[in-house]
Amino acid sequence: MREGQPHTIYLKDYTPPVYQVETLNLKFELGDEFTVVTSTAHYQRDPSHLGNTLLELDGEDLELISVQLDGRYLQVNQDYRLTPEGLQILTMPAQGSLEIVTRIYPQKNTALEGLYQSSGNFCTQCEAQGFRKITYYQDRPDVMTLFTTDIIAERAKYPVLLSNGNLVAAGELEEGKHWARWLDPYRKPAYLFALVAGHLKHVEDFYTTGSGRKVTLRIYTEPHNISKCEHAMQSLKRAMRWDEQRFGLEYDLDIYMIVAVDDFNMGAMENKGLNIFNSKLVFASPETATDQDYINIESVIGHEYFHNWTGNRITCRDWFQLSLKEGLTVFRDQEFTADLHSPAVKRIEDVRMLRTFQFTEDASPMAHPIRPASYMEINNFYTMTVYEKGAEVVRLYQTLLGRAGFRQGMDLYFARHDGQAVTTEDFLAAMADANQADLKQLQRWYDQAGTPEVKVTMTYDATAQTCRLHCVQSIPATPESQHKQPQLIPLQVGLLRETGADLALYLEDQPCDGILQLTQAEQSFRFTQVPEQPVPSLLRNFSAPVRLVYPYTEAELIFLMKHDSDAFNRWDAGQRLAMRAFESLLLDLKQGIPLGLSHECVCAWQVVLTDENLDPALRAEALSLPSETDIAEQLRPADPAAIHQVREFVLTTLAKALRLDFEIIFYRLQHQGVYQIDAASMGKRRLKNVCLAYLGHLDDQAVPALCAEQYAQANNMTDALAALAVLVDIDCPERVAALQHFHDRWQHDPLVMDKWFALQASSSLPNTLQQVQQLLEHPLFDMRNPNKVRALIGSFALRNPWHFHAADGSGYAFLAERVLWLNERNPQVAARMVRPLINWRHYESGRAQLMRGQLERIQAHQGLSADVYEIVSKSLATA
Ligand code: B3K
Ligand code: ZN
Repeated sequence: MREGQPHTIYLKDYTPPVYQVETLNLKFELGDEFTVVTSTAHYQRDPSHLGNTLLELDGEDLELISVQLDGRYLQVNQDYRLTPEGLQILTMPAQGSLEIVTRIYPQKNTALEGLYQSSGNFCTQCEAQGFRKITYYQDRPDVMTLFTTDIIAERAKYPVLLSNGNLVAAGELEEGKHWARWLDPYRKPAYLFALVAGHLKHVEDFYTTGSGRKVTLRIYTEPHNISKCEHAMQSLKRAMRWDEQRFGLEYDLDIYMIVAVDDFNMGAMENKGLNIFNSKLVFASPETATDQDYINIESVIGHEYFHNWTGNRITCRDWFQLSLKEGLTVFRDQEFTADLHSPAVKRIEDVRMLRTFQFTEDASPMAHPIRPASYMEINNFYTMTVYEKGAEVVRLYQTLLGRAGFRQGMDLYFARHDGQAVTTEDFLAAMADANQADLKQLQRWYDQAGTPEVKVTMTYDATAQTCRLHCVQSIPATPESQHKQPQLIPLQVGLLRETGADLALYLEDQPCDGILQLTQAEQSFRFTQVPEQPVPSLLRNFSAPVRLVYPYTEAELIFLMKHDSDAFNRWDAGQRLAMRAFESLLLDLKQGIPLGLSHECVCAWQVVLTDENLDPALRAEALSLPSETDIAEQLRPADPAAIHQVREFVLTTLAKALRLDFEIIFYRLQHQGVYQIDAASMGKRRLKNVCLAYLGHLDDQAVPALCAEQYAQANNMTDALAALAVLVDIDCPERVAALQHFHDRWQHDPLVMDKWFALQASSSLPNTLQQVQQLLEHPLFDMRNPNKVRALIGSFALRNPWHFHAADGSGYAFLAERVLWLNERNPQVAARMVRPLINWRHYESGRAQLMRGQLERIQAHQGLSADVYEIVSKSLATA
């Protein structure tokens, strides 16, 4: 934890480093109590900084033992100075070798940043600024060097010693110790450094690259999990092949290693040649992992692998450029999943997530552009905005330039910048230059926060046979700026005839591919040769991350649900229809009017549900209505109790009206034989379990029995968990029995137990908060393990809005308490957990005041970390 008030760092203050590092040799002597780190770096002053002799090194929580310059011991306050931020060498020559010895305490590191222990093994997490907790160094991504790492440890406890690159030497030492030397032939910034030491086993496979090089692939785990790595290994090979085929990118080292650890602040980390993964994103078996887990593993394995080019070979100049590597790499992993499975399903899922969480963030006091202009704590900027909106912005290039043009841009980007630390402007320039396109206006997507709103109206002229789309774009004010410039928005459209078929499009008599480029605040597009009044299909495939507003009638939405040739918009029409229904029901509820759902609405969902020509996964998506969080986000000020009530009303009404259809489909899809994880099988399971969830809304004795049966007979975790998820919302003996059975069966497996904690935290039964509080005391719960915190506390705060927003404020008080506990030990996780409170202004006044009260309580806490302080203070700042 830092001393004093955290300060703000600005992009505009960026200056290049005065010294570069030619080589860095690290030696780790790993011990039971502490670790001694000796770092020897050869520095070279940039010739343009002639007279500047100050070398500033970052360091945090380090015990300094000695500093030598070219073999001479330096004296404190004479040759060097210690500051709150690190260490300054006062008169550094133009070149020189600096040896620094420090002592660190990994066993006491509860922040899980720098070098720490998980299950008794050593591992590291250096991004963004964890390397400074290992040794004094220029911990910034624009300082890239060649790393050599020596690791010394007791052989019995730590038989496996790993770091980046290739193993070049190893040997035995006295007192049962051994050593290993790793050399990474690629220059890299410190955030990509990794070290692992422990009692680990590995599975091994090989991959031959397109150019014929054989690469060794290894996944390391604790011995008891070794059987669960096959899916991760196959995913890695698929990712390697895909990147060659789609982007012409090959792997560049002889070995690729992945290590699974249980205690990890996020999903995974792309350290060069030595990825470290949260075990949740490695281990899979049909009995323990859901379909979604399988897909997530494949996508994150892909994501970290793709970073080898987009992030590692070409890295960020500074942390403001984070989206340069993250947005681009998320885009790449999205395309990977889409190519391997169903593009439409993938698109729907990504957009659903973006709208639920990123749009909310973009409307929050923490709203920031994908390239922020300032931050206090960089770890707070690994956000949905930088990642997911960043990926949408990368997608804009592909939509505008086409796949081939996008590929040319990527090729030029690699040709120009391989081995460099660059900016988002460099990426934009490569895309523009490779296509001789003027993309300057895209820059605004990087600099302006807030979700653009695009309002469209249509006028049809029957005599002239023309159809005019009038588009008005506006971007809401956000903390960094009140007044926004129009952005370049590709708006993909179609016009549907009465038959449901697409009209051929002519813009002012020129054939048009359907992509309108919005560049101004207000703009009209006139389609000609339009023989009948069409229904517009707007923002097809979600061609830009905007809120699209169009005055659709209920009948038009139902028409689009049935006919739109764009699978995304067929789905979206259903979501809009549901949102419309929620809006009017909320109004009725307020006015005491009895609730009712139109017959047309019910039929529209029946048509989708029973459409045998439609992919089951898409039917399942269509039947998954906007969540309570989505409704709260769109219909402000939000009253979570009312939202819960009307959403439950709609689900129950559909369940009753379509009961027979749900049952028929459920039984027809129930028995699929051997468990398979291909897209078709997953889609069928998904639809079946959506049907079961609807049936769960019937007040019928038969339902718990049906769930209990599915739970008991399931040969896979997807079905078992889906049944249990329905049961946790019903107060019945089957619930108690199934939860107990699940506990007894899986208590040895922490990842599976996370599901058990998460399910109970998201229950709608009245005593859920009490349950959650009791589960904190459960012997298998551990507040120091981020997965457990996310499972129990995260699920309660994010997936259970009805209880989290209890009118008496009990949910808020509970969360605040947990945040303060975490603040002392793991500020990064604490800062994640506080987020559900920050949009307090979006709620009705009673809840808003209660949420604000808890934020004030946190703010008043002594010893608040910079991480939590930044979020809470920004949230409370006057709007
Ligand atoms: N680059 C890491 C995230 C690091 C987060 C640091 N707080 C994982 C990824 O995006 O691939
Ligand atoms: Zn990433």
